[in-house]
Amino acid sequence: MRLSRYFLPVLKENPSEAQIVSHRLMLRAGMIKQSSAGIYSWLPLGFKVLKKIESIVHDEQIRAGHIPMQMPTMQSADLWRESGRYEAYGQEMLRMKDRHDRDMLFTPTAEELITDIFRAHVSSYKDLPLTMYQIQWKFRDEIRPRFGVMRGREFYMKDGYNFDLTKEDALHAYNRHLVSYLRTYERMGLQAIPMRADSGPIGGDDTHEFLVLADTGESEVFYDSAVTDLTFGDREIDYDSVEQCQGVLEEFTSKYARTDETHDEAVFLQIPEERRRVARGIEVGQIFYFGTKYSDAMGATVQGPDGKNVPVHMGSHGIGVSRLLGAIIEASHDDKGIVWPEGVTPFHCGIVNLKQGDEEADAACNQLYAALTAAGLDPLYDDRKERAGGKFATMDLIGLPWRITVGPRGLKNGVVELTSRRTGESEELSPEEAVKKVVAVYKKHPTGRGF
Ligand code: 5CA
Repeated sequence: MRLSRYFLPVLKENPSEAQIVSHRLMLRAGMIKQSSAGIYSWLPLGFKVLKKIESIVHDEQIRAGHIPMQMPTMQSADLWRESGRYEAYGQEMLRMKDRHDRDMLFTPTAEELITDIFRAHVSSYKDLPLTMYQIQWKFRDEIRPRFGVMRGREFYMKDGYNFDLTKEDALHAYNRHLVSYLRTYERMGLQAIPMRADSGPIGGDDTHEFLVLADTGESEVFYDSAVTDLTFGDREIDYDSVEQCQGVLEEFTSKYARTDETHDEAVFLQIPEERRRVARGIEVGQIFYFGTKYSDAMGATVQGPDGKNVPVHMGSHGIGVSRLLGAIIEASHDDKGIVWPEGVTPFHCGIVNLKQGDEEADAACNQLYAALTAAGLDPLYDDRKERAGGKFATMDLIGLPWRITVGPRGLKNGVVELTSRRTGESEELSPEEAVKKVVAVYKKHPTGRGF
């Protein structure tokens, strides 16, 4: 993309309505624009990152054997009356009537709808296990929408639902989700710690939230610092293996890590003092096992091996896809702007032309652009007739991990400058070497060109 032809409405001033850094930077970098409280338009740069995050989520869900699908945002109230949640959900649910005076609602989650699909089409244990998921807009009429996309009213969420014959099988699905979530967040450059949590309006006994540590997080968390040493890394895992998934769950949840809702001070005090941490975190996902809560209420049964009909065991599992943009920025920025991890960056590499209009500089930039594009990457070429300082400030603000700077002086010696946004370090390289290096970096983060 050439910046002169893109839509990137960056703001020079700090917007006064933004209280936390991620919200401020998303507005300043022209990623989002509020349309009403807690509801945003996703401008091109924000949309690009949203789609990158979404594609990592899809990739890891499909790898875990989960099946993508899509359900509507508008749902009939009748299903929710069956489960008893139409009344129970309270004012967070946005309710409306259609022209026939029927009660409708904008989906805050989709346990009822997926259970209805299941009961219409599945009647035998032979069709289990089954896990389906969607990535879809949700609406919750939050009492205090704030911090930009972090706590929106309309937000983008991955929600997945497992159906199993036994509790044991459903717990394997739970563990499988935990593993897939660890992989998902790490690919986005995040450490998200699974913490024992409270199940709230979703219901159920077993639940973990995934928290990214950040001072601006809305949740107070208590943990043993040993949990932050754990990384999933690039280990291979067989998602069908009960032992392997169980092993990962035990490894990542056996140390103390809880949100304030489940915190137990007496247990916490048994951790050696130097490892005790009280901090704040951003909840970027949650997994639930709730047994037969919905299948009982809605008659979702299957015929078991013995011929008897039994309600299926279920769980649901969510990732806050739009919230993740905020969480990633909270975890990865400096005083100049965003520092995108390679896995989610909107463009792979910036190209800054120090002397637009100079024949050689223009030609060198065009060549770099063509070479990066031919290698499957998505460069952003700042081809505006602006001074260098302004161009650098924009690149730093929007946070592309790599920048190639091209100017007549360097070109005389056959070099351009390759700069890492994270470290600020630069090196002079031939244009070919610079391209090679950037291409090599992204071999490890194959997210494709995106939108
Ligand atoms: N049905 C279950 C699992 S699919 C569910 O709805 N879980 S949830 O309530 O925990 O939501 C899943 C994730 O969505 C949360 O972990 C959080 O990251 C994100 N989320 C929830 N509410 C909001 C909100 N108002 N704004 C942005 N993200 C949100």
